[in-house]
Amino acid sequence: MTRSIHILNGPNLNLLGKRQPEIYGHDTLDDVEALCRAEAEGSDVSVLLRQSNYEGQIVDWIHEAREEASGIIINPGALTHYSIAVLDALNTFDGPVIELHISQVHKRESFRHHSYVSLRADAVMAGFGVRGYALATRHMIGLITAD
Ligand code: CA2
Repeated sequence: MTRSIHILNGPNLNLLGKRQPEIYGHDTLDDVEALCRAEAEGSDVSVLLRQSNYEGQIVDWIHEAREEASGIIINPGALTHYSIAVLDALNTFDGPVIELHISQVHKRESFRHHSYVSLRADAVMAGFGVRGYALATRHMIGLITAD
């Protein structure tokens, strides 16, 4: 049975590789998608990567993942720090959830130290750069193909 991982990205992450490379690196979201697909190659797992600047769209995609995905990897962007709506949506998802941040948020401003999403996440990654997406994909494949 083919299983699917949905990789959801929140506000401003469309600018990845185009601004602030000193924080977020030079790779674009397309590069990230290629990294994750390469990680899933040879497994019976498909990868879907999406990005939106709108909170409601992220909530809708989490609802969609309820029907279609075995696991969610989410970089909620700034929504991490204030969106109870994203947390509530993730709480309706039954599979594993990995929260991912490209930067090491705990080294940055104090408002980035709190995450609503961490109240639901089964694992949290921060500071691995875009390589974190590949590592998270590998870990997620292990989780959803374990049984
Ligand atoms: O480190 C991360 O991945 C963050 O989730 C990124 C968010 C930030 O609000 C979180 O605190 C940590 C911001 C995303 C902005 O993405 C950009 C990427 C490239 C250039 C400009 C913005």
